[in-house]
Amino acid sequence: MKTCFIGLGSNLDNPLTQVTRAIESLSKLNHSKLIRCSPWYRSSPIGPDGQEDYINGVTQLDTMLSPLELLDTLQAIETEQQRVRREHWGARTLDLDILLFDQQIIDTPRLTVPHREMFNRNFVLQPLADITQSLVFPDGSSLTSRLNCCPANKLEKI
Ligand code: A4P
Ligand code: MG
Repeated sequence: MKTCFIGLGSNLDNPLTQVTRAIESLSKLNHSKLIRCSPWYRSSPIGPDGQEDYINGVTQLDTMLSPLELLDTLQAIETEQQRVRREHWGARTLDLDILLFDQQIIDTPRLTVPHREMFNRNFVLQPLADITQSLVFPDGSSLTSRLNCCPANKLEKI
C-alpha cells in the first residue's frame, strides 16, 4: 500500500454535498483504503473573478493502484458528478487532485506530483496539517515551513 493525499474542491451545485459524495465514492474504491478526512473549509476562489467560494478538504487514501490508475479513477468520479471542464481554474462541481503519492516525484504530461500549486494554497496545506503529523515532502521541506510561507487567503473551518 502507498500513502496518498487527495485534495477535494467544489464551488458549484451545493459544494458540501459534492465533496461529501466524493468521499463516499473514495471510501468504496477497490484496492484502496480511505484512512482519514480533514475538516471542510470555506475558501476564497483563486482564479477567474466572479466565482463563488470553494469548499475544500484533504483525505489520506492508501492504495495499491498505480499513480495513473488512481488519476483515472479520480477523473471517473469527477465525471460521475457531472464535472464539465471549461475554464482553467474556473468554477467546478468537483475537483480531485493527487497532492502526494508516497514520496514519489512524478512529472509526466498527464500527472505532476506533488501537485504543482499545492504549496501556494492554504486551503490545501491547512487541511493536510489537520490530518498529518510532521509531514515531510519529497524535496525535504516540511509541511510546517511550507505553511509559514503560504499566502494567507480567506480560509474558514466549517
Ligand atoms: N494533472 C496533472 N497533475 C495532476 C494531479 N497531481 N492531480 C492533470 C490531478 N490532475 C493532475 O486538470 C487538468 C489536468 O491536470 C488533468 O487532466 C490531469 O491530467 P483539471 O482538473 O481538468 O483542470 P483544472 O482544475 O482547471 O486545472 P488544474 O491545474 O488542475 O487546476 P487546479 O490546480 O486543480 O485548481 N480556489 C479555491 N479556493 N479552491 C480550489 O479548490 N481550485 C482550482 C483549480 C482553482 N481555484 C481554487 C480551487
Ligand atoms: Mg484539478
